[in-house]
Amino acid sequence: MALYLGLDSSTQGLTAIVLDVNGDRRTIAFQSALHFDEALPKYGTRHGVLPSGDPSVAQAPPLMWAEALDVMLGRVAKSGLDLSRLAAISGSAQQHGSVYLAGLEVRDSSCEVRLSREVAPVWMDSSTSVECAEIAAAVGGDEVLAAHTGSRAFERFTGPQIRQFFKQSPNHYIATSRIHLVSSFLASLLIGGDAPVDPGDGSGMNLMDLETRAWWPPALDATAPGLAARLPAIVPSDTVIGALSPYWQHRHGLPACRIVAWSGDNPCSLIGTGLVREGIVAISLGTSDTIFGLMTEPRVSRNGVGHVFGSPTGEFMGITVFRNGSLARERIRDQFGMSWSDFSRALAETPPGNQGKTMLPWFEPEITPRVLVAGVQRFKLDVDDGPGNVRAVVEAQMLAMKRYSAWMGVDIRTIYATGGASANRAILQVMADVFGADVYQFVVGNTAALGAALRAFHADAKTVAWEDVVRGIAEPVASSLVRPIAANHEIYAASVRLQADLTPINKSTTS
Ligand code: ADP
Ligand code: XUL
Repeated sequence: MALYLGLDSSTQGLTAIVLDVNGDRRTIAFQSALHFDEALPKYGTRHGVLPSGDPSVAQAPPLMWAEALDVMLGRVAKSGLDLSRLAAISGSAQQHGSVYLAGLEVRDSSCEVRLSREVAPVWMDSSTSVECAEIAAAVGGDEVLAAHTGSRAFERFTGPQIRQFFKQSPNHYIATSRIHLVSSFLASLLIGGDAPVDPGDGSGMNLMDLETRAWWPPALDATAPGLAARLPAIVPSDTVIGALSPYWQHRHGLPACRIVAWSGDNPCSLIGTGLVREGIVAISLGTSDTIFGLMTEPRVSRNGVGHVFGSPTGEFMGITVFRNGSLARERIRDQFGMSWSDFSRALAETPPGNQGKTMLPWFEPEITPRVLVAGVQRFKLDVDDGPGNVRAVVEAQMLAMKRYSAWMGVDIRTIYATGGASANRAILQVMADVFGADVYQFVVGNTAALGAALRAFHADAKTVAWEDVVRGIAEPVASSLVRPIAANHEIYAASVRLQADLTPINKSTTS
């Protein structure tokens, strides 16, 4: 009988899930979420990101994440649970973002974070194309970089971001003693020391060799001088990296439980959706839309659209990421003054295929396909046509997800849907129809936080097989099945080709 705390520091907020493990039974004993913009308004973020005059720049204040952690641990402490049973804590965090430390001092009664850079670039940043090209050229091209690190150079990945910081602020770079990912930064606060990264999050940096799970020297050399000394160690995902520091024990009356290495939100969601075997994929409709699945071998994306990351199981995962996810759907919803119910109704009332009315929904620069300059394009679609725009944005997103996930080589028959928008069954019907696949929902909406809690359990118990860790909790709801409609699937098979024809028209698309 033990409790495990999973924390998820995502783009827009922080979620906590306490998992109660009693023999074969796993239940959620406590759950809480806070939204950065609302809970911590003094940091001035919007959707968790600082306003910026340059649409290619996306940054967040690391101290906001630290303060959110404090608030959330306070809530857990007051949850009424018997926290003497709290065996371990692990976490999940938005991937790629980097925190630049000049020092971290955690004593029994104080916690001092000294930043050498006030802000952290986050995954929505697309300002490093020059650095991507420089790094790729230095290692022998994007194919070589992808073969070693799992991905070609991507603007939001940590390596290109570090290089840009080194070029723009060399003195601040020199003053940086440690560059953390969001995950290892928050883990460092918990242990009161210098936390390592795990391969799941380390593989989102363009710096880690996927095979050896060690930093890849040619990538380090191509990125910034003296980088090896500034990066955390890489340890297996199931490593116990320390104990909860006395600072948190005193502050909130929490026990000296184990702290397990944190990981990225997508690797954690892989576990939280129970994908511990190859063959099924999950689609997360969070701030970003992502499609991912476990891979036993690192089959790197040949066309450079996707990534191979480390899986918390010690294997690999394939993933393709779309920036214009929930916030793009919200833009259309808000433009027409709709609620989510109105949005669902608009989907129900419009025909699949949208009578040929289509959209390329690049409200912000897009990751997949690579679109550096934002710009929404409408074809045969009136800008004032509310229901038509609702269907167009969702169809465009699902068609893009189908088209740009083909590289994973999975015959997709079943999809596990997760993330905030997976509550919306009208959106899931379009997903089912586009993929021609069965779609299932989960009881727990935040599968990243659940995955973190399950990872804490797995690392603490050590001998429990992954199938047994996730059984009975990281499973879809059988009755939630959304079946594909064959006639609609046929319409979309033609639309995938149509979208492929439309995409190159966009002049700002660079690949
Ligand atoms: P993240 O973990 O990336 O911060 P979440 O997975 O919590 O994000 O998803 C948040 C998003 O879910 C919101 O931005 C919102 O657009 C979307 N969302 C919530 N409810 C619905 C709904 N009923 N229909 C569509 N989208 C929804
Ligand atoms: C993954 C990615 C996003 C972030 C934020 O590569 O950029 O999914 O992890 O959720």
